[in-house]
Order: sequence, then C-alpha cells, then structure tokens
Amino acid sequence: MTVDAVIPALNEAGAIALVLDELPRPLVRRIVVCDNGSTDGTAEIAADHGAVVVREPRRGYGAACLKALAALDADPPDVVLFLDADRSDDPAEAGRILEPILAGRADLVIGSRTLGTREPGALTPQARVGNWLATRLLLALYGVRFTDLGPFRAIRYQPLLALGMRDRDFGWTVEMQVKAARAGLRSAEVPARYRRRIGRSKISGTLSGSVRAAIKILGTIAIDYARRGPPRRSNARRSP
Ligand SMILES: Nc1nc2c(ncn2[C@@H]2O[C@H](COP(=O)(O)OP(=O)(O)O)[C@@H](O)[C@H]2O)c(=O)[nH]1
Ligand SMILES: [Mg+2]
Repeated sequence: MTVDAVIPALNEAGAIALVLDELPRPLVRRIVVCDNGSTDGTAEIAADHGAVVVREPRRGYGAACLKALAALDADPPDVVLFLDADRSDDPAEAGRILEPILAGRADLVIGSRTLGTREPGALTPQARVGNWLATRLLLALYGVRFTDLGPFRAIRYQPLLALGMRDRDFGWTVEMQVKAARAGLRSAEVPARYRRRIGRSKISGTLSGSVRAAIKILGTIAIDYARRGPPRRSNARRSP
C-alpha cells in the first residue's frame, strides 16, 4: 500500500525540518506540506527537506488539508497520514499509527494523546476538556468510542474522499470522525505521544483560538446531528 503524508503548516520554520527528517521515509511515498501563508520561510525549508509544497493563501487548518489532498488526486495513494508541523506529534510513531490500516483491520486510525504519554504542558487544560466533551458526544450520539480528536491520524484515501470533507478550519478533525462514524468506517485508536510544540501555538495556546475551536468542534457535531439525526445502526461498526 502506498502512503502519502499531509502536513498543514503555518509559520513553523523552527520545527518543519525536524518533522520531515524524522518521518520514516520507507513508510511514506510523498510528503505534501500545505503552507498556509507562512512568512518565516516554512515553505522553502519544507521543499529543501524533501516535501512537495503546495500553498493555500486562505487561512485555516481544514483549508490547508483540503488543498494538500487535492494535490494527491493525480496519483492517489492508498492511505493518507496526517500530522502537524510543530513537532508535537512524534513522526517516528508513524508506523504504529499506520499499522491497523496496513494490516487491514481499520479504515481510520486516530493517534490518541489521551492513551499516550503527554509532555507536561503539551495539551492545554482547555484542549483536554474540549476533547473529553467532544468524544463523549461522539459516543452518545454516534455510538463510536474515541478518546481524542488528535491531528496525528491515518485514513484510507478512497473512503476519505467519499466522506466529502468540507470544514476549512478547526472542525476538520471532528468532521472526519463524525462522517466516518456515519459511513460505517472501521475506526481504531493507538496511543500517541504528544510533546510541547516548537514555536508559538496558533489554536489552543491562545484564549481566542481555544474558544473558537471549542465552538467550532461542538458546533460541527451539533449541526451534523441536527441535520441528519442518529446514524443507521448497521453502520455503527468498530474494528475488533
Ligand atoms: N491555526 C492554524 N494552524 C494552521 C493553519 N494552517 C496550518 N496550521 C497548522 O496546524 C497545526 C496546528 O496548529 P497549532 O498552532 O499547533 O495548534 P495547537 O496544537 O492547538 O497549539 C500546526 O502544524 C500549524 O502550523 C491555519 O491557518 N491556522
Ligand atoms: Mg500544535
């Protein structure tokens, strides 16, 4: 199976080279970095370290992921691995994240920072509360058991396209989990370690970012459920 990696990046010049160098290359065919208007040379560094760089001038985590996925379309992989550009996720764990998919046991794998070890201060208290609340809602409303909405994740490419991902910012990760639950994809979680980021946080490290992310994440769940109601029971599958 071919695996391509997607890394959204906004001003991560201090971290992106390490992330790219630490990603186990035999596992990953291509790495697409979507630069979201960085002003610190992130795009140039990424290109120097072997990434295919695409640019999305409109800000937003989801917008960057969508642009990177569009770049895969001409020569699609079997699996897409997502991770952040700030070196919070440990690229050396890519093999563990991919394993349930490569073994044919899952379609979507979330690297769970709740199950893994967290460096003190890596996950802010507001992010932990938000994740807890969102994953409780996913269980109550969709019958799927997740412990995190973490960015380090892998998903089979064709089922991902079929989900019709749309969110252009902080709702991206939860949208994928909600739509995967509805589509009956087999989901799995593996523990993922989480470190303090290099550089400055743009989302959970600021009050406005946290509030906007919380509203967007909970709103994504609420709007989906209000529009489409409970998922069909036969779709509530889980990997063994
Ligand atoms: N906030 C934000 N992050 C982006 C954007 N585009 C890409 N990113 C990347 O998304 C990842 C997560 O952002 P980060 O600031 O680490 O959020 P945090 O982990 O909640 O502190 C990083 O790799 C950013 O570089 C964007 O438009 N806005
Ligand atoms: Mg981060």
